[in-house]
Formats: sequence, C-alpha cells, structure tokens
Amino acid sequence: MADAYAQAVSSLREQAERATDSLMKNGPRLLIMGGSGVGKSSVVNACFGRHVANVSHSIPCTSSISHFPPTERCPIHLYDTKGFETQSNNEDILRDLRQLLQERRDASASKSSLEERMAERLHAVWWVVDFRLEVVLFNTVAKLFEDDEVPIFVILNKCDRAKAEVEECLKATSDRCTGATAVIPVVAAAKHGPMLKLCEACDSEEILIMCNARKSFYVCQNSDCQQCDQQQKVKPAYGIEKLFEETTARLPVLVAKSFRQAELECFHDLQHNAHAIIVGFASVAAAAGATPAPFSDFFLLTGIQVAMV
Ligand SMILES: Nc1nc2c(ncn2[C@@H]2O[C@H](COP(=O)(O)OP(=O)(O)OP(=O)(O)O)[C@@H](O)[C@H]2O)c(=O)[nH]1
Ligand SMILES: [Mg+2]
Ligand SMILES: [Zn+2]
Repeated sequence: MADAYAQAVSSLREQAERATDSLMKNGPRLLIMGGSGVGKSSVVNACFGRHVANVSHSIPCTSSISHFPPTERCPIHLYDTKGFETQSNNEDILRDLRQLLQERRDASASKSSLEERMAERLHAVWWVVDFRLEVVLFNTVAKLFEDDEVPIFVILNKCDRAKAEVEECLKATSDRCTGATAVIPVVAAAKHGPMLKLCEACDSEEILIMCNARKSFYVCQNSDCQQCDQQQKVKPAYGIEKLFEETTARLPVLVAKSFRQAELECFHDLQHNAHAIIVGFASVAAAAGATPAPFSDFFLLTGIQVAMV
C-alpha cells in the first residue's frame, strides 16, 4: 500500500514535470499597460503573486517595456509597460509597442510548427485603469493591435467604491473604449472595503466599513442578512477569478492551460499536495467514467484543479 502510494506520487511528479516544461515553452504572453499609479503592479501581484513582480529577473525589451520571462511557478511571459503620462502624447510608448509587435511577429514567423508560431505571438493585453480614462490613447493602441487580433481587456481597478459610481464608470468605459474585448471590474489591493462596498453575504449597501493599517473589516446592517452585525473580513483582492476566466476564454487552448496554471502557485509542491491531488484525480477519473487521463490533460479540467489544490 505504501509502495503503491509512493509509486503514484513519483509517477505523477514525472508527468507534472513534463507538463511544466511544455507549459513553460508555450506560456501565454501578456502585456500590461495603464497610466501611472492606476495599480498595474497591484494587479500583477494579486494575479500572479510574488513570483513575478521581482524586478531583478526582468529583461529590458524596449526602453519602456520590460519582459518578465516565465518561471516554474508562473509560466507566463509578462510584458510590463512603463505607466504613461496624461500630459504627454506618449509617442515613446507607442513606438515601443510597435517594436514589440514586430518582434513577436518576426519570432512567430521564424518557427515552423503551428504550435510554436502560436506560442510566440502576443496573446492578450491587460489595460489597467482607475477612474480616469485615456480614451484617445486607448483607441490608438487598440488600432495598433487590431490586425494581430490581440484581445484587449480593460481592467477597471480600485472598485472598492460605491456601486453606483463603479457602474457609471463601467458603462462610460464600455461606451468609449469600443475596441475593448471586455471591461472587468477588480479590486487589486482593497483599501476602502469590499468590491462595490457591498456585503458579500447579501449584496446590501448598508454596511459599516472599518479599514485602517491594523484592521480591515465591515459589518452588514441588513437585518435579513445571515451575517447581520457580524464582522466580515475585507479580502486582499476581489474580481481576480473573473479576470482569469474572461482572459482564459479568449486565449488559444494551448496557452490557456499555462495561464490557469499561474493561479496554482503551490502546484509544483507535489509532495505536499500529493494526497489531495491523488484523491482529486481519482474522483475526476471516476466521474468521467473512464480510465484516468494523462496528467497533462488533467490541466484542461481547469475548474476542478482550482478546487483541488
Ligand atoms: N483603493 C484601492 N487602492 C489601490 C488598489 N490597487 C492599488 N491601489 C493603490 O494604488 C496605488 C498605486 O498602485 P501600484 O500598484 O503601485 O500602481 P502602478 O500602476 O504599478 O504604479 P506605477 O508603477 O507607479 O505607475 C498604491 O497606493 C496602491 O495601494 C485598489 O484596488 N483599491
Ligand atoms: Mg508599478
Ligand atoms: Zn449582508
């Protein structure tokens, strides 16, 4: 019994290592853009944790774009753009974006297999905004990416404010940024309460918020709420899962796998998670009513893997 267990762990580890290699080779290429101080770094941290935002492993790509190559724990190529300035025409950034696009087209053209060519392309843009919107610049950039069919997701950050205010801004953003694939509200680093300042248990706006350096909670005042008068913790971030879902849905299947993978920071720690993985794996296989799929295919079952680890 112990032997069989050890064998299963070791076989899973081997398969996971192979899957990781392939994920790293085919990691999605994600470009982060946005004005200064809108929360680009906070969004990256909320999504990919501390495994990427480390400046020391970035490679200057152009003068205003840094490339963060994939790591074992975060198999994603991140291209981080210098925040643009409202007072400038941002010609330098536009020039660098053209250069990056060309570089990626050339890299793609140099490969022979479809799989490799696809892996070299830029796969998505995350355009982070807070409540100011650079519409002209956005539309210029959207045009730039149009030919390459790169989806642009506008991430409306700092949605830890009143619902009416956020909804108005979401509408204005969708109306004016016509080239956006989707506009997604998030709270990358909650400072003023939960998303939309709504109770997470009942959606009521009647909440009292207490956020300072030491405490971060709120109390729902709605007498029908199950959590009424209870302290509820303000989470570090909101809306990140939705952002992943929306982005994954638009990625080529090949790279979508590694994108989801980035969420599973602990995945490589197989020894630690072996038991949960084996239990999860067996139950998925049983539910599918088939012989167990190879581990790499298992990553396709994205909903399940998140629940599992
Ligand atoms: N209220 C609130 N503040 C946020 C949120 N996300 C980020 N911030 C704050 O916004 C400020 C800027 O965040 P950064 O992540 O450094 O923004 P950035 O776009 O990387 O900034 P630059 O790199 O300087 O251009 C910080 O003080 C953050 O704490 C959020 O969801 N809500
Ligand atoms: Mg930053
Ligand atoms: Zn409530």
